[in-house]
Amino acid sequence: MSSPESTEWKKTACIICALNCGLEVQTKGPRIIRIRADKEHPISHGYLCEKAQRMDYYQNGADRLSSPMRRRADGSYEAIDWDTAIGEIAEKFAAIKSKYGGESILYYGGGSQGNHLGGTYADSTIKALGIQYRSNALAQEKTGEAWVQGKMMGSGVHCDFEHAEVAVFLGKNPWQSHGFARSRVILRDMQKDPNRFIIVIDPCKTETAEMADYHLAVKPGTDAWCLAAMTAIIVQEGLVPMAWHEEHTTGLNDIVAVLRRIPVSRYAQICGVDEALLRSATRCIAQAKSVSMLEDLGVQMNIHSTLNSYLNRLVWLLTGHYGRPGTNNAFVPFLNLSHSGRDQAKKAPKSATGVPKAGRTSPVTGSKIIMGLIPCNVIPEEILTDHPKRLRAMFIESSNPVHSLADSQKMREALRALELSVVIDVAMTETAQQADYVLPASSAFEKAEATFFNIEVPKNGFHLRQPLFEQRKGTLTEAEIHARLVEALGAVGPAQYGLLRKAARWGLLPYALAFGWKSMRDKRVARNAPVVLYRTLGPYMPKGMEAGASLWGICQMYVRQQPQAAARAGFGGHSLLAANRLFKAIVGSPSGVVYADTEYSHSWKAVRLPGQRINLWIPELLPEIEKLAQGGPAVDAQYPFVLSAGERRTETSNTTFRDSTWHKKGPFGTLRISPQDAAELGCQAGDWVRVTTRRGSADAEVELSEALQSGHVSLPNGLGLDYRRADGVVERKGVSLNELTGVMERDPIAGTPWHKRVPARIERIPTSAPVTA
Ligand SMILES: Nc1nc2c(c(=O)[nH]1)N[C@H]1C(S)=C(S)[C@@H](COP(=O)(O)OP(=O)(O)OC[C@H]3O[C@@H](n4cnc5c(=O)[nH]c(N)nc54)[C@H](O)[C@@H]3O)O[C@H]1N2
Ligand SMILES: Nc1nc2c(c(=O)[nH]1)N[C@H]1C(S)=C(S)[C@@H](COP(=O)(O)OP(=O)(O)OC[C@H]3O[C@@H](n4cnc5c(=O)[nH]c(N)nc54)[C@H](O)[C@@H]3O)O[C@H]1N2
Ligand code: SF4
Ligand SMILES: [Mo]
Repeated sequence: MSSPESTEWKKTACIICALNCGLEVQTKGPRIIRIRADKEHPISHGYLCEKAQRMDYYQNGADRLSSPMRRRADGSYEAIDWDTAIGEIAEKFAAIKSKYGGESILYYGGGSQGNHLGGTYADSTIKALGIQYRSNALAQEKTGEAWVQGKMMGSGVHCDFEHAEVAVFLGKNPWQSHGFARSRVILRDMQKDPNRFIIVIDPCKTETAEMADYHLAVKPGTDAWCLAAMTAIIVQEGLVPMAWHEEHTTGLNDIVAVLRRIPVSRYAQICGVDEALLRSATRCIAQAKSVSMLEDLGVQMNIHSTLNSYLNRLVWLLTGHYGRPGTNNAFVPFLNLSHSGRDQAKKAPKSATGVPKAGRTSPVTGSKIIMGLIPCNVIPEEILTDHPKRLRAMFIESSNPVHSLADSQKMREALRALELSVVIDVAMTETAQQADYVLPASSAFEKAEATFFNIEVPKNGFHLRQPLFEQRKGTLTEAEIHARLVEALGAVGPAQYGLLRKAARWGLLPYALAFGWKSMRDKRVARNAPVVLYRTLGPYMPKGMEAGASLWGICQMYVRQQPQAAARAGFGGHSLLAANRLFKAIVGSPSGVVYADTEYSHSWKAVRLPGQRINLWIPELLPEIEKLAQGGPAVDAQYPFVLSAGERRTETSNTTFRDSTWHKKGPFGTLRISPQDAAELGCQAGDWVRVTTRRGSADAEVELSEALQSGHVSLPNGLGLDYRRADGVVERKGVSLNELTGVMERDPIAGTPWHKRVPARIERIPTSAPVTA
């Protein structure tokens, strides 16, 4: 807890990207004043990047909330007290539920890059309101990949670059965006080693591409041709290890028949990569002892998104790279965030959070539900319609969809068309500014917090962070907010708590027995398990750690689902006792705990398809493969540039830092363009241009970059926020990208947006006045 001046180093974690590196910090009053890496963190092992130093900009942002807010008819907000807020929200949701059913309410979000604990409590609210549909940012990036992964393996995989001979990055720039533990250290190690190779598939000469042995600089949006050519080279040059396939896969003959027909030279030409380079990079993959491959937004937010995820997997699976040190491997999740594999898995994975099973498609557009999520891009269409099954209300937690989803204008319209919208956030965000009610959460440093992005192999860690500060006055933790809501809804209350509270006083074993007994007799206990845990076990947790109570239930589930991985990590024996020990270890370890330790052979046990064989054949994608023969992506003469709307750079942090002054050195929010294109437009570095897309216009400062191909421009993600400074002035720095993007430009299967390939027009302008249309 905070004291006025503290020279003590307190442990916490960075919340800027999914790695959540362990930190040690010193605080002074309400501020974080010094930050260094935590060497004891079981995953980051003392690694940090520069962004962690700016954590105080999150903690002490000027637009943080300190009271519940209610929207007035004129669009302004008034502060109200918590009892009023909870009472009114519960009453209004209950009315919507009884009028249209819980399926008319969408739950969106549940955690951003490093605050996922609150989302576990939302489970109780979701059940109490009978909510059937959920979505979050994963449904605008990872659902295509998850769908493919479900069809091919039924489980999630992660790369093992530390041990890989060859690393392949597809539409991914780990130097900036990270994505695996200690990214820069591992990249440097690989670069230095003459026997290891880095292959980058990216139109830009990124920092990672600069380090690569092979840079396949595809033309923007042509990865499908590049990957199809690589898979064809593997098949046509006889680089398929047949014995491996006989043992491990199905569908080889079907896919080989398709790939045999692919004209490699023509596809190399379409993607703009020299055929000889493409062939030698492909041979490098086929001949290596181990290859790990990581794809990300460059292909996932692009045309052929789902197809690219499939072709990427074919590259490493056709060449037999799976289930060994240095290849991609199945990781052991602590809490399963993904519902992938529902289609083909022998046993459909149970939702660890127990979220009610939604229909397989969204109510209005009939879009596929993948990972239990409706595609982000269809949300406005699910609201702005007179369809009787349309969504009528939204519950938004720890997310900023007005800013982060395609077509901000439409998202604002959709929110205002709802009968009720409620936002839980720490700041008065762009989304909060459209909501009927805004509930202020205590920050990630004022409560127990954790990430469920636990994807490392073979050892996997979980880090329950302790609070650095008291809760800001007027704020509540998500656990407390959800508990108050479900109690106000009458879903649970003292009748469920009494006995369990008594048992908790006696220790975890009596508590576990009482919980089992009580939940068999009273359905409300199991149904509201997270809130019941918070109300009964929470009070016996160390001060400030109450919100960690739901982890007790997650430990119980985890140990039952993964007894071997848990036992190897030291949590073996009777599952109930082992789970209790794991829970105690988690609560008592400020740097985090290794909860899973697996052998690489676990990757095969994790394949949840018949015979634990990987399936190589996805017939649904055949028409897309065949369409490639028609030639490269069309160019619209009116919008001759390809805009990549959302590049990760040193100045980006999603929207965790809302105050742009966090970024101290170098350009901020510039449009990167090749010197040649800039010269043709008559501009120089520092000039301003207007970028116009089919959806809108925005102004940006020009930065000349040799990294970009002619015809390709890029803008950074997460900027252009409307930040209210301490002096009350609302400032917007950088481009609010989704004023420029549309909801219809999306993948035909997963509905993921094509943000990396937005057709655009660029004109030089004399002023720097920002416009949005
Ligand atoms: N600094 C920083 N780090 C972050 C974040 C942040 O905001 N700031 N955000 C985090 C989040 S939420 C995520 S999802 C990850 C995303 O991490 P990345 O996916 O690595 O990030 P991006 O820079 O959006 O896109 C990656 C690459 O795609 C390339 N690209 C553009 N068009 C194409 C194309 O047509 N084909 C190919 N092959 N590549 C193309 C770009 O040149 C870029 O290098 O980063 C995380 N890390
Ligand atoms: N055009 C374009 N759009 C993009 C992208 C792109 O590249 N291009 N990238 C996309 C990607 S990959 C992602 S992941 C999304 C991210 O977009 P979002 O999912 O909207 O997430 P964040 O920007 O991380 O914002 C998280 C919110 O959580 C709030 N918050 C922080 N701490 C707490 C807390 O303790 N409790 C609560 N309740 N709230 C808290 C923050 O104030 C913030 O409003 O953006 C996407 N949007
Ligand atoms: S931004 Fe990511 S890599 Fe950098 S310190 Fe934070 S969590 Fe670690
Ligand atoms: Mo993301």
